[in-house]
Amino acid sequence: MSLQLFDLSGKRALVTGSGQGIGLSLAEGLGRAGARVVINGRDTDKLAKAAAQLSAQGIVVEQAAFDVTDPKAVVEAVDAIEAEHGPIDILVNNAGIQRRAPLEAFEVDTWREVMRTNLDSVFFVGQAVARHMIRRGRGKIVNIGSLMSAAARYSVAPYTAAKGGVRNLTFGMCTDWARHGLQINAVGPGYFATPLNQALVENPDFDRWLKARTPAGRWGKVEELQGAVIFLASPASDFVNGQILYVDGGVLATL
Ligand code: GCO
Ligand code: CA
Repeated sequence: MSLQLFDLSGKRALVTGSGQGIGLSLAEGLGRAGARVVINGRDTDKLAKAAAQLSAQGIVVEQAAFDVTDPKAVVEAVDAIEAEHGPIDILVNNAGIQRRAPLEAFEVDTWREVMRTNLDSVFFVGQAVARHMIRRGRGKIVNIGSLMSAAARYSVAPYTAAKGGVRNLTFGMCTDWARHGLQINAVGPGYFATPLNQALVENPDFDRWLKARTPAGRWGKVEELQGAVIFLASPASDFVNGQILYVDGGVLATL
């Protein structure tokens, strides 16, 4: 039965930045596909609430509160998950922030915060988890890029630079780690109504621009990202490597 290709039963998935928004929705999607999910964030209250929401749906969930921008904390946390819970079969590098300002006015510290959270973390967590996956000769890594991995929009140049880095780091992870039996791909979300974009959703001018610029003529719903991540986290994608799959309602296909 070909649906079994998408079955994640018996697998453990770590999703970074999964206390809310896209990350929490992806944890839910992976859980409903059969995976045990390890949710991550820095805010333990937010994590506890997210865990309750997931286990209420019968999803087996573990919590791992650590700062994805701190390489030491990342290695300690990943090694602890592997030791206390078991192998991490799937890693979704989702943690990210958005900071908007014209580039000429962008603060250096804010630039560093964007690069640390959106790009450095993908390297830190990816490397810590891949070391275990390489030892086992198997593993799935899905990096969450963005529409901005391919093009910029006014006032988000640093985010665009970071997400461009996530796209190319995905290529690099594939080149170095596919030989060990790992598959590393990325998903590039377009515009979704999430907490990160609340200011945009509530801005009537932006809302009008977005609907005109998107062939589907609407915002994405976060659950509409689940299918692409389940596919790239499952046996259905065992020979897919180093790809970025845009989930953007057609934005990149049109001028
Ligand atoms: C913006 C938005 C975008 C997208 C994000 C999703 O300010 O233009 O935050 O950057 O929502 O790229 O991947
Ligand atoms: Ca708190």
